Amino acid sequence: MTVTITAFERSPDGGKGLARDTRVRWALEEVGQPYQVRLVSFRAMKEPAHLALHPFGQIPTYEEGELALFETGAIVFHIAQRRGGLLPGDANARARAITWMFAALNTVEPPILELVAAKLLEGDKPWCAERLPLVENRVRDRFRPLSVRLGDAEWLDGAFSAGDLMMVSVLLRSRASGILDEFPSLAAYVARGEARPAYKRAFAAQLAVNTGKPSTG
Ligand SMILES: N[C@@H](CCC(=O)N[C@@H](CS)C(=O)NCC(=O)O)C(=O)O
Repeated sequence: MTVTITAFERSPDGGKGLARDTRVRWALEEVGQPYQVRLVSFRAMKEPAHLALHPFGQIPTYEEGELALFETGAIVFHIAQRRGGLLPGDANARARAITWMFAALNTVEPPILELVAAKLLEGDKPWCAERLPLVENRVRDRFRPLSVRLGDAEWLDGAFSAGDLMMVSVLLRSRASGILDEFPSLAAYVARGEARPAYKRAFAAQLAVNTGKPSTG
């Protein structure tokens, strides 16, 4: 059955791979599922046809036959459940991998998003300089225990899983802040994720959209 996802017609990051279609593309590449992409403009995202797929008028969405999904957590989980390669067979290991997906989205991503918003949307406010260090420290408060838990391991819990895919995707959003590099083990963990052939293909595909050059990945 054909899988179709949506992505920005033109991503605000210009192809740095930070738009959330990249994590869905990555999951699809990891499991070897071919997919199509429907590009949407900011205006189209707020129109009824797209709102029927995504109530908040965002990307990405996922369509497969009669099934339509939104929210990258739900989409990646669906892909991982349907096809092998992203979740372990052992029931407990599977539950732990899913736990890491939730941890990435519910515990680690929120302070990173707050930091991005503080810089991009509130950078010109008179109180920004005072607030920014507080927001940055909230990111560090998540990275510190995460790096302790990761230790010297390659991935968070045994073999690479959807939990790592989501955590690496989330951590990538913090790289521009410089905070990721304060935690060398996390920076190396992210680099291992980026080195995966499936990630490279996903990155190249979204870059091709944003640069107009065909993907060679
Ligand atoms: N929690 C959602 C967030 C989706 C989201 O914020 N998408 C962004 C692109 S990365 C978007 O569509 N932004 C445009 C907007 O909100 O109008 C998910 O993980 O799918």
